Amino acid sequence: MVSDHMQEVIFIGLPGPTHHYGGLSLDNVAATANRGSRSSPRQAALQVLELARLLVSLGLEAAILPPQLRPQVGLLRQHFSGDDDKVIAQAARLAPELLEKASSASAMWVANAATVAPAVDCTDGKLHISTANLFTHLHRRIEAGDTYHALQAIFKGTPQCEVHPPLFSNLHDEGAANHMRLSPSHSDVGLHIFVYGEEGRQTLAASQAIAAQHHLPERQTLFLRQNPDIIRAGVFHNDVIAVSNEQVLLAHEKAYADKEDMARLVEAYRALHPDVPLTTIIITEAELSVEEAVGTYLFNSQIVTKPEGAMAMIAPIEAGSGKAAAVLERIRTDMSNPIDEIVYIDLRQSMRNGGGPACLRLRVPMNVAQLSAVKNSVNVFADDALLAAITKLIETYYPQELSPQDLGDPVLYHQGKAMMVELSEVMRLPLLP
Ligand code: SUG
Repeated sequence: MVSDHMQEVIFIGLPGPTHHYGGLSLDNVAATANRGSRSSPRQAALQVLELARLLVSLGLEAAILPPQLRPQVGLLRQHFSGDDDKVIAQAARLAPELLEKASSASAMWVANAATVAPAVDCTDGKLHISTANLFTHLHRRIEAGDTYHALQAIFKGTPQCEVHPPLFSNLHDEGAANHMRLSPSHSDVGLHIFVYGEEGRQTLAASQAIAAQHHLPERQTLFLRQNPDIIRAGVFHNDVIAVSNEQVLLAHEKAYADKEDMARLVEAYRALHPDVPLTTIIITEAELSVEEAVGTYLFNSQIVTKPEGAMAMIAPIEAGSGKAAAVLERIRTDMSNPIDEIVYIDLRQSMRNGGGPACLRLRVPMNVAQLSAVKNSVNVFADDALLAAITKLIETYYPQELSPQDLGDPVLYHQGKAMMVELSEVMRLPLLP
């Protein structure tokens, strides 16, 4: 059932200049382990630009989502007063943990920015984008307002597109990191898999609210409960244990709570597309344990469709040795799936905070009219000129090294502000307060 041609645009989140290791997510093994160590904001941002470059070199449409200004003085102002410098200085002295939260560059993990449903799937014929509220962690919750404004600005002139505000706070929602869309091709009607875990960061009620506001027909949705045991083992989002692209699903056998869940998924897909089988690649505990999956982030790879039709898997270099590499090599050489290339990428700066290749991307399938509207209204697409301009800003404004104790430095804040002014001009996006 192909309608309009859909082009998937992969938005990549750019880390901001305050990228640091605050150990702010206790459920996130890497972030907790690296707490307090020195980061390199400059390297973090350059590594992410390499990811955008790689996507472009594979023939894909990549775009950039800007960082947010940190520290978020608005959060600190709830407790301190005076001008910005004074507020930050007081927070550094009296509430350093709050300053760390206010300074997180976590908006880079744009898989958590929103959940997306392309027009081809929705009964109202619109592209729906629902901003995530990220409610369970304060340093992430403060992203939602600016993310909503940024998405509104990018899609302002886009025909048949609705950007929704974050859900109410008691509906915990972490966006596309807990969502997968399966379809024979990006242009076909898709099955939306919503993964929730009340013990974790996503409630079923939130997932259902998103599906409803996206006008998804019931037969195109499936709600799966994440296995609570793996949430406790550090799988804080579905995208740490499963990844999909078009008709390919790669998942760990322990991903979901009920043994029947995978069969339910296959059946829901078969009911929607009886003639085009789903390709499932299920990894057993013996092949790669959940602990090894969390340690290597193998499932946090991006699987993408190259223009000629075969798929590539962009994997973190942490998955490039031992059992994880053997699993990936098995997938690559197995002719029963379309993946014929594994590309390893160094995203160590982000990985040390628990963010791999899939955490850093938000997929937005658009039709031709929508794509050209975004191209005409803002400068977000990762062409050579934009990447060169951003590289220059990174080299000018991003510190080479940063430790959590440096966050009170007013120079860091003012450099960040100056960078945001220039970046918003380059990207033709409004400057957010
Ligand atoms: O929410 N890390 C992020 C990582 C997000 C990964 N996203 C996906 N799986 N899609 C998180 O836990 C750590 C920040 C710190 O500790 O300073 C952090 O927020």
